[in-house]
Amino acid sequence: TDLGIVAVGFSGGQCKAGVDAAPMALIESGLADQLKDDLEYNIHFDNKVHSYTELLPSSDPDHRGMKKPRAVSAVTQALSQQVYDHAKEGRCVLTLGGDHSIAIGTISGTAKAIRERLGRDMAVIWVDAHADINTPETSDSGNIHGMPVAFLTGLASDKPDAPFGWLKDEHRVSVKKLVYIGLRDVDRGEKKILREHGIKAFSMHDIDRHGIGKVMDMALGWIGSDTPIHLSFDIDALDPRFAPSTGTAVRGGLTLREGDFIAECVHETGSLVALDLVEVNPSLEEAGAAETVRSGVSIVRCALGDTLL
Ligand code: DIR
Ligand code: MN
Ligand code: MN
Ligand code: MN
Repeated sequence: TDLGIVAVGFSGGQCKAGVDAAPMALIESGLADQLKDDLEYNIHFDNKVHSYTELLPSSDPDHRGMKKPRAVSAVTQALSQQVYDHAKEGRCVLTLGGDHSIAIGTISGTAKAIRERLGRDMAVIWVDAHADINTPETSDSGNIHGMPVAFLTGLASDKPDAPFGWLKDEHRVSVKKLVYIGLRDVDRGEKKILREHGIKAFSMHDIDRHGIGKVMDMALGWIGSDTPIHLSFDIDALDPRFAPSTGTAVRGGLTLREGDFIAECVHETGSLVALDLVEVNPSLEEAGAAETVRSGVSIVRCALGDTLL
């Protein structure tokens, strides 16, 4: 199978430096080599970490309360094209972030390619402690990594000449084809959005109640078989015991096995078209950085077909 890899060293969707170093840390731990040698992927990777410095504006004042809107817009627009170029060739696309704002680029790129190639709308499984569905108006922080889902579903949009005006219908996914797993730190305005749009969400409470096996049956049942799936995995979905080095760690999260199980179940569908791994920040909780990277590698391996037996 063909696998495109895009390494994105971008941290402008939030305020903490260091998340841009994650792709290098993941690659240096042998991830790409393992995917080639153990899982026998035919890898398409330019062997560089993109930081898009040439695209970053010299001046980037707040827009509708968003911080660094032009930087995030420029990077995600370029990334969207890179992911699209892989996906339109029929490759599964692995993107290593970077903060979660980069999903504006990855998901828009796959959504467009899958529409053109298969004439299908894809589904998104968003595994995260957070819903990342603030609009610029509901966000308290102004950090765009808390907003990607709002822009990708069209709940938020910009005028054509404004930073995110490049996002068109062809890039978007329906709120009906979005499923969350692992939520436990959702802002008040986000809860209202989830409720009003009937968005399918499995919180840590649901996982405690039903177990991760039943939750995955329900999540994949909601999406339906034979629907292309983009899995966007924020490492902070895992409990800080397994992933301490991340920008907004929240206690009470998934065990590593639960995270791996989610990834394994998505792989088993045979419908995975793209995977993001984001928010690993090796410069935070440095004593746990190697552990966090190892957890990230494990999630990616499971999603791409590694099995226990
Ligand atoms: C918060 C935090 N909901 C915000 N979001 C985070 O800034 O909008 N996302 N940490 O990963
Ligand atoms: Mn996130
Ligand atoms: Mn998160
Ligand atoms: Mn938070």
